[in-house]
Amino acid sequence: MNKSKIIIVVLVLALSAIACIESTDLSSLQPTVDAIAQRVDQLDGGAPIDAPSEVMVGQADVEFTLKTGGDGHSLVFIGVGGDIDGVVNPTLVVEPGAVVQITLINGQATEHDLVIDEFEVATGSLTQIDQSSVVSFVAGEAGIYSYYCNIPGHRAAGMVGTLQVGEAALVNGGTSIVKNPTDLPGPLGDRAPELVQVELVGMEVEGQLSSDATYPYFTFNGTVPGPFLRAKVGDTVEITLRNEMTSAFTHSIDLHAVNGPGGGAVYTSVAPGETKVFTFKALNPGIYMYHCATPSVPHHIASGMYGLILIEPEGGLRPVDREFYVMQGEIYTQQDFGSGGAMTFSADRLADEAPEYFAFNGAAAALAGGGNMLTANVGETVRIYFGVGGPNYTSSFHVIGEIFDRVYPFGSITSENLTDVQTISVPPGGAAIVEFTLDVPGDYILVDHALSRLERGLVGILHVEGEPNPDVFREGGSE
Ligand SMILES: [Cu+2]
Repeated sequence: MNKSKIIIVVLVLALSAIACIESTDLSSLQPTVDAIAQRVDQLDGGAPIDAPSEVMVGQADVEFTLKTGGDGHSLVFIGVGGDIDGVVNPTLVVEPGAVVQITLINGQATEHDLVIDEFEVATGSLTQIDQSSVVSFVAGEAGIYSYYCNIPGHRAAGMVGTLQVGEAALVNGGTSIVKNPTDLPGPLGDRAPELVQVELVGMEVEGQLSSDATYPYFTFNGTVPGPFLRAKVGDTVEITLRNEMTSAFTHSIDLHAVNGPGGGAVYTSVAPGETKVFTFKALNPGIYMYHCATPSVPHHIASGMYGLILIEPEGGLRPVDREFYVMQGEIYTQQDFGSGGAMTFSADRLADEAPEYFAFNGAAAALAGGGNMLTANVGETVRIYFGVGGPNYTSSFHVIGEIFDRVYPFGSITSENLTDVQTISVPPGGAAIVEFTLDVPGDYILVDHALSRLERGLVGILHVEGEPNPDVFREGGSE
């Protein structure tokens, strides 16, 4: 991502946040990745990429220079000049039918090359430092393609980027994996203990990470987080875990609500196509995380395999008007935040705990627009079940413009509540419940108050409708 893009992303989010706090004009609030992407597209779309004064190979419509680099820990291509200057594994955007010229410069005294299979592009191998090679080709059909280094092991080490041909190809490339925050079962009521049967399915899907990027997600039942599970203390819970035949990985489940080794993972390791069942008795009320526990566990969690299970206490929780289900996670992509195209998972960035994206409910700005905003009315009491899938970052969960009237810290329902809290700390593998009554209409922004993460996709909106309440909040002086 170049500097101008970073500035735009920061500005859009910052201005939106300020607009929310200071203005009642809700239409001005659009801190969605769509809006950001649009601005970025406006910037990039018409901007000519350094036209060559002399075309060396054919008559190129567009020209890119890439230099090989890396530090032994990882290997990459780095953009040279134009919009991609300094960008690691930049996404190369061209029009269908364009004559594209790529110059590859070897930045290392190690053997490298660059190939694009679909267009039969191959630079030939470069073995010496500063050696270069120029290739040109006609970009064919619109779509998403990969350029990569064909020397064994180098693609896996990080030498891969996206060639995007055409505009439309990216937008609907993946399916939505976002869990709607209102999609959770209602209170169980006052009933005797029962057998609760749950069916979960391990599904690997190329999902929409932002408006112009996809990511290879691992999910329970196709969404991030997975289904909100609800049982009552004393219930017997039977978990059936099936792994889709089309999966590439084995999966399993560890529920923190379980008393028993692995939280169920020891009985549920399912290879593609397999199904396994285990049963546990819900002994402790609380709000608990569940997650896949198949190695590399942080890879499976970071890719989306987590959710919450509520074990209601005797008599249930106190009634509220609305309940929401929100979980925070990190996503570790090989490509920088804001790159378009098909993102790939980075084991190096995961090991370094250096995510490119942070997300509520699976995708960048997923709860900040579209059909997935939280909505409520003035006078209503809302409850948010908030969990952190992580796998690594503790959340300082805060709702801008609201105070939590009641908090169940660490997911403990049986302890005394905390009252009148601004921000709660929720560790990875943990959860909490917050409740508050809405006094004033407007938009309230859900954030992790470690606010750098806001600029990496971690933002949601609670939209509240109703009559103004000048007694509590108004513009101007006291009289
Ligand atoms: Cu898994």
